[in-house]
Amino acid sequence: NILVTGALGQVGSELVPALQERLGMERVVASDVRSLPPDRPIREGPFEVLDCTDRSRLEEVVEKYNVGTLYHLAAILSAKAEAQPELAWRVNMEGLYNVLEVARAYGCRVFVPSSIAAFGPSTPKDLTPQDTLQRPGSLYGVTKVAGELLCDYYALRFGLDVRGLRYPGLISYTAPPGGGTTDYAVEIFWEALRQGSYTSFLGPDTRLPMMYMPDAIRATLELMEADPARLRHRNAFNVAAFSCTPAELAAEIRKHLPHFKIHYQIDPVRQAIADSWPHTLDDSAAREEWGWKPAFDLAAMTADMLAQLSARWAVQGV
Ligand code: VAH
Repeated sequence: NILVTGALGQVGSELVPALQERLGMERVVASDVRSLPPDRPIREGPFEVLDCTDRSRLEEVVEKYNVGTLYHLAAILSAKAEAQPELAWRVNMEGLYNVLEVARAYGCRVFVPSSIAAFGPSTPKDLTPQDTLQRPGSLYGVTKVAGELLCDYYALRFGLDVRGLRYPGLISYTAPPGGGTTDYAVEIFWEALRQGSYTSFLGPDTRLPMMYMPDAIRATLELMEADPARLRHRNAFNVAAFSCTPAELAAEIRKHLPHFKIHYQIDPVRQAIADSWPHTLDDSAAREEWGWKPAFDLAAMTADMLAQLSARWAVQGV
């Protein structure tokens, strides 16, 4: 069976239904440190309240459901980690250590996401290579690099089948953003439809690698289903879809909502984090080793996001 930690987060809210669709409702156990609010999309299937920093509780869930594969999504994201470093270290590092130790003890396979945040100001920003300098300036980035190294150590030292992706900024409409620096690219769609304007906390020319959530979910599943003999890398693969700036994203939205206006009120903390991240990624390793290929570019993502959000609101009448 499959256990997903951080299942109520931005990725988990879509990964759980995708796994349930593939493997059946009862084989996917969703878990989160928060209890399941009544209106969340994980309406059926097993759910457990689980704080990954509590190893005995993690072991209990892995045993109870005979877990064979663990998708470890529980983490404190970049902006929130700067505000709560102690919590971020505990969740992102002790939580990961517990997951790897329990996976080792119970013979589980593991997926652990990394991020473009694993790169820093001294990393080449254009077509950032798969193997390059990783000196991130954010605490979240430090935990992502440490996590990548810890996962590769477990693969090398103990033969643990642990794999990861360096997610770009992820854009989705199912769950609200969770404290990330790229969250402007999610909020902008909700505000564009609700009030026809959005005030961006990143400046107009901040170029970042982005990916539509359906591509990120497919990349995650395809990586976990890939033939391990072909993998020369494990933690973690660069995966790219498109890069854009807030100004370019606003212009794309205006193709659908001509009166949409974007304003800028820069948040120095998140601007400094974003400025330290790549502009574009070289994902040739993912393409060569497990056949990665994105499906959504900026135009396709924008059209689908607006269509999906409008449809949801038409139903819910927000
Ligand atoms: C964040 N969305 O902003 C996350 C991600 C690419 C950044 O790790 O923190």
